[in-house]
Amino acid sequence: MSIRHALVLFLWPLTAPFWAGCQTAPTNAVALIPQPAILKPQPGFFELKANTKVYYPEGKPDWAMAARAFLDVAQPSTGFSLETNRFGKQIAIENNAVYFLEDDRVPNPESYQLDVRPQAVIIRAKAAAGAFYAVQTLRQLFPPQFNAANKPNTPVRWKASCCLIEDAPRFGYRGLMLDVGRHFFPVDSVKRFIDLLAAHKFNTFHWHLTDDQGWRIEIKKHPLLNTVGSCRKETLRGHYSDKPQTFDGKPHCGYYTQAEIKEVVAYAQARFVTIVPEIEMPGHAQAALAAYPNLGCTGGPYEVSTIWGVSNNVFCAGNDQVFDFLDDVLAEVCDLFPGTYVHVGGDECPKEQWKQCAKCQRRIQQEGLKDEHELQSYCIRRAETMLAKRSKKLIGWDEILEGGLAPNATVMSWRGIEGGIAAARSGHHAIMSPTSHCYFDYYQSDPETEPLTIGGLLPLEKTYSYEPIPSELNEAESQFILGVQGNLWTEYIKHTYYAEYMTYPRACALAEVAWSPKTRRDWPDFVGRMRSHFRYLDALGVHYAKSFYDINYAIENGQVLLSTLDKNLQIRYTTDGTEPAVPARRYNAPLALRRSCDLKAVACSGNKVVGKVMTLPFKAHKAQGKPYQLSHQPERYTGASVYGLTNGLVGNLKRWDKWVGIVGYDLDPIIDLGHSTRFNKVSTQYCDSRRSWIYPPKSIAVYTSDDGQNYTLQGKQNITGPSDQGAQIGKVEISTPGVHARYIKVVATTFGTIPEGQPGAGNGAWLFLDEIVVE
Ligand code: TNX
Repeated sequence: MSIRHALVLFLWPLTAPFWAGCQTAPTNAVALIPQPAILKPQPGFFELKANTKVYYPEGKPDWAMAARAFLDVAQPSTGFSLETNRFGKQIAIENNAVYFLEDDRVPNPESYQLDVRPQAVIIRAKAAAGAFYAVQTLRQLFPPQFNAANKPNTPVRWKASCCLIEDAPRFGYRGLMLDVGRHFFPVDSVKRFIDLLAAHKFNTFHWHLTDDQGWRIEIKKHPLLNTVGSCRKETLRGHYSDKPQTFDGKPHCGYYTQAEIKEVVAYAQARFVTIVPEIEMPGHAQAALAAYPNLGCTGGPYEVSTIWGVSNNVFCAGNDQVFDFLDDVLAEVCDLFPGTYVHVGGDECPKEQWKQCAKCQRRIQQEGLKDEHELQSYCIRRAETMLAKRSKKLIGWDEILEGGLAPNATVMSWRGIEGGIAAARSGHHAIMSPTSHCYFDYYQSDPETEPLTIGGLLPLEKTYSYEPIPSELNEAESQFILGVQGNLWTEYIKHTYYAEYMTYPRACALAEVAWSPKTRRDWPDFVGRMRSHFRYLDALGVHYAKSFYDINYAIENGQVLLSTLDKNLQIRYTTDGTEPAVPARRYNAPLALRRSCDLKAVACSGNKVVGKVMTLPFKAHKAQGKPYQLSHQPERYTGASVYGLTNGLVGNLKRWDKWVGIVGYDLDPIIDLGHSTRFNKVSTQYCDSRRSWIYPPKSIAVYTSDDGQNYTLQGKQNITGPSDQGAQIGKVEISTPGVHARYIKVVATTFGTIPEGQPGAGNGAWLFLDEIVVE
């Protein structure tokens, strides 16, 4: 049977489809990421065959690109060389074909309608971008192998579930950033990064091209940027805070030639991705200074940085040569990248050298600037002028707000959401990218079982929970929030496979934040769809993190509760130190552990272990699981449960979340053991890490009582510090030989204010304690 429908039969939004009322076959469960605005599963399948035809509009190169995107996915896996046909104004719909139809009734250029029927697939969009997104949806409707780079070993029927989709992005700016400054990623890796982000309906690739540790874009007028600036002699090993610091002794070099940049730009264009290049200024400029030392305040010599963190060597804002240089650089950058935006960094620019520099001070005077912050604004304003004359717009990190925003700047809010709020309130566009939800360089699961990262903790669920429109903004102000971006900083990410591990699946969660209507966001539902989506990522060969299969724990009433995101999995566990797997004991109720042990648990699907083994060192003692009262409750650092100081989990330096932390107050738990109990010692530990603003308590005292009224001092230890070393743990033990008591009160006295000259000087010191062990 052939179905013939004139184009005009369909209205936007859709009227009832032709099959309405005849739904006999069961509808298909369709799992898509990001979730479309409207999805109506329908009975049946469309089957792609070797003789299926593809139709797209004639004389429209961008529509040909959207169709090509489909063919490029289909060809390697199916082996079909599908016949393509271009058509003029009108076309009749026939069987066994995929149609790309231009339709002005589709509301916005990135929206689309996808109608998968047993007879044909019909894609309608106002613009080719929308058609491209329809393809990204369609490829998820076929079996996962459809997306693989090779033909499957066993024959597959290429059936796509019938459905009717009307879809539109929530935000116009949907970005992912890759930092190639800290580690260089070859052109193929960059293309792959773009390919995967486009598959998740992101439309912007923010390419962080320059930093202290490497200049990665060829600038013809200033060739030393490439010969000198793109090469560092060696790289820090391990974590930045490790003491002593050691280096790998191996040069790390690389930059993209302008020919390669053009190739990547074209590659991105074919995926409807705009590239936002970033050239850092006035800070994060040490690699440029290594090439041209005259551009710094001190004149150097400088080397391309071999360590991470923030360098004091920044562009000299008082030197006109710097602005000539930046103008040259931006001229070449603007020529290479067709997009509207150029990112000029603007973040983390220490002002120390400017304060000492006669030229910078003269500039402040001549320009009537108030201080060095205004001098930074001056730099950004000049950059904006350089961009404006080339019809480009400026984006900068939220520090560009300090000292006054450049007139038409867009702010990328990273140190929280405040930058975005301030920008929107002052009528400037903002892109939300807060560390709390968007920093894919942070750990996504237990640091103890993950490869090294910069720190932090950003699990999948946290990214998914992100709401880009700050509640502080009213309707009109909200219009200034262009969208969201995830950032992959690569200090600790040396390889493409590890970059993918850090990006996925968190980018899937962010894709939904960026694309799907707010009302369609649903975490449990997303978890269910991720299960299928992992098969899709498998087919694409994505080296994603497996934290989805992690075991999560909680302590309630002294018992250990285990869970997995995917409720279809089973949990197996051991307490004898052996590795859990099938047939280890199956978890089905909270565990009351009586003895200290390493609780090990793992997620299994059927007979297969699918997750990582979680090891929870559990400390059994007389106060474990007992409640206590505090004069002041901790808010952020609660030690992973209500009674974090007595939950049996001892804090360590890898994870802040096991500690109980407070600022400005003493920690003074009164533990109720429930009845008079005999014990011989009370011990605890504190954290000492000046860099993180965590200081030892001045003293720790232990009191006991039988009635909860009258307390006897059992011992007190004064603590000197902080230590000069890096982060460490201090232990305190108060012996209480043969003491009987029901109540134990521990008082850890806060250090007070952070002294001058220390990181965070003038702020309250944090006090971190864990665990209070009674034996
Ligand atoms: C802060 S985010 C930076 C980067 C680091 C990143 C590490 C931003 C504008 N600056 O230079 O790579 O933290 O998470």
